[in-house]
Amino acid sequence: MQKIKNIAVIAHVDHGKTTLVDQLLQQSGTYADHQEVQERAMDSNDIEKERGITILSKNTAITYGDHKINIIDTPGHADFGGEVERVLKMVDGVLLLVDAQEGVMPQTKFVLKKAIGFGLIPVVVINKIDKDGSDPERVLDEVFDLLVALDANEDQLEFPVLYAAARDGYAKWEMEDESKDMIPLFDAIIEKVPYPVGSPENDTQAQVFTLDSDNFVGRIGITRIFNGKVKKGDEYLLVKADGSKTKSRISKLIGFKGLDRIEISEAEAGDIVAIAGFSDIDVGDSICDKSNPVALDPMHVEEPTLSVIMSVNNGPLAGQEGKHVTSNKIQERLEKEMETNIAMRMEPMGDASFKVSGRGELQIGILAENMRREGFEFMLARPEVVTKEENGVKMEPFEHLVVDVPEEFQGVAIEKLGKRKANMTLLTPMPDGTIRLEFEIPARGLIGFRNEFLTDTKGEGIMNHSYLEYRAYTGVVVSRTPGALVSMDDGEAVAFSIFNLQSRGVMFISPQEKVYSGMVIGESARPGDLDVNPLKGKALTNMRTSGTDEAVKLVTPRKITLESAMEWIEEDELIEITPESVRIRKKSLDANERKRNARNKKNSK
Ligand SMILES: Nc1nc2c(ncn2[C@@H]2O[C@H](COP(=O)(O)OP(=O)(O)OP(=O)(O)O)[C@@H](O)[C@H]2O)c(=O)[nH]1
Ligand SMILES: [Mg+2]
Repeated sequence: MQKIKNIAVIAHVDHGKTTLVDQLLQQSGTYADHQEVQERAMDSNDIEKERGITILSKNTAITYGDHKINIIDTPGHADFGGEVERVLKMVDGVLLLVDAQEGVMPQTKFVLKKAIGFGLIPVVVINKIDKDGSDPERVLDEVFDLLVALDANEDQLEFPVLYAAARDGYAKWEMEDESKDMIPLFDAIIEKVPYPVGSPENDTQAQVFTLDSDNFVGRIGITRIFNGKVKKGDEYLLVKADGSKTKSRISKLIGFKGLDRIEISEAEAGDIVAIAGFSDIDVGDSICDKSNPVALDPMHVEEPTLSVIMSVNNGPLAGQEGKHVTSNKIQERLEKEMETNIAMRMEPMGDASFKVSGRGELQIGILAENMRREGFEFMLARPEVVTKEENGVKMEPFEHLVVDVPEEFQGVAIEKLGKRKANMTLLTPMPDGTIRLEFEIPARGLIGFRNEFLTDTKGEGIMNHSYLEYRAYTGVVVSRTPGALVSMDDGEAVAFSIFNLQSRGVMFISPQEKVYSGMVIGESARPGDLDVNPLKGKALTNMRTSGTDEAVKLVTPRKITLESAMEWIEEDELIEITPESVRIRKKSLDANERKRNARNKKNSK
């Protein structure tokens, strides 16, 4: 029987997980000499590469001595916490990375809490010790305190610790040791991570934790085998969470080796393999012996906390840029997404709109971004938190928030967060002179906060948050104060009028951009919306000559991105998303109707 170790690499966002996996791949000699190794090789999809973040967890396998090590790289961003949760069930150990300067951050807590809950003993890797301002000793104390706070047992409190610079390719047991290679970390994995339990002699039991697809064989389930064997060509029962069973033959069995996938004929308890042949295979399903099917516990993933209404684009520019624009197409696409993405939900709302729920704005934003790249066109409304009722009490999600600010901005950060119903739990002066403030805040209070925070701290503040728990609803939370500059006409924006409007606020559009009545073309400097005309104006030729462009000095417009728009918009606004554009508009395009609505709202208060 092969000696196997199964580990997941977990951490807060950007603490160096994918970079560490690069080095483990490289230094285990898994690559052939001629193979060119890309930086952050596991971040293989387009959006991951562009943004430098991991979105989907992915697995690889390396050989170290006589061991096979299956490694799952997980995403660190809080919105993808659901991915991490289900991966942890598949492994026997975790590498917990913590940035030697930043220390324990919100998502460090979230993932470690889950790992402790599964009874795993973390191998703690204090990473980026090369950084100026790194303070491994302090960070180690923080990790220890966190484990105590999480009620870790004695074995878990005796976690092994290594110091590393993943980017530079070394890990070591003591800070004083020579910085050489990853061998100490390989050894730690072999020594400290337990072998898989379960036996190849038992009846087969395996569970799917990720889905993949292949044009030739269809749906593929990436699966951890807990007991028995799986053989290509043999029949097994697929047992779903609801207990339903279907019998099928494994048409293809795929093993992992570095970044390659290889066809294999058999695999046994302890290993992680990809299985094809079950057309309706899903995350959480069990693959069992056909005569003695004993399903594994279905997977628990925490419920979505944020939802947004997605609807068919019905604006005046609808259908001009997108390929898929109908509600049928959108529904089909969303249904496909929900099959693989178990942390998300979708509910048709009638009238060509759908409620899409997930863990946060980024998760929903990435889905929307993928859709627009595939040629979809649609609208999104303002994200709303998912509330629920417990014993007759309305509950809402709370987040754990950490902000790091230069001392002079401490006051404004505390004041603004206070208005958003945040409760400060900790204030720590950091060695680099900044202040770390920790809060518990209703998730609602965070919607649209990032923008304001960056402005208030002149771009120097850093904020991080992750899901905490549901608590009693806290009442009204303030949102955006500045109003919108709203176009009152259809056509192409004129430089001269944009020039004149600049004093009213921050523009979102450039000359010649298509606009329509009811479209938001800028942020007003004052509260309250303002209807303006971006089409009016002298023709450019009337301006001073010799480089007309210079004569009309236009400030660069603020670029509207999908995510910045999700943060910015109010209840009565929508984001229009097409493969080419992201526009913000009023829900009601008619100025008179908007006035009426505003009046009614005021009266009803
Ligand atoms: N100085 C320094 N930088 C590092 C080190 N390891 C990684 N980085 C950098 O940290 C950044 C984030 O690295 P990633 O490996 O993408 O981090 P990650 O934890 O996988 O991030 P997510 O998957 O998005 O959560 C990159 O710019 C790396 O080059 C290190 O040891 N020292
Ligand atoms: Mg990563």
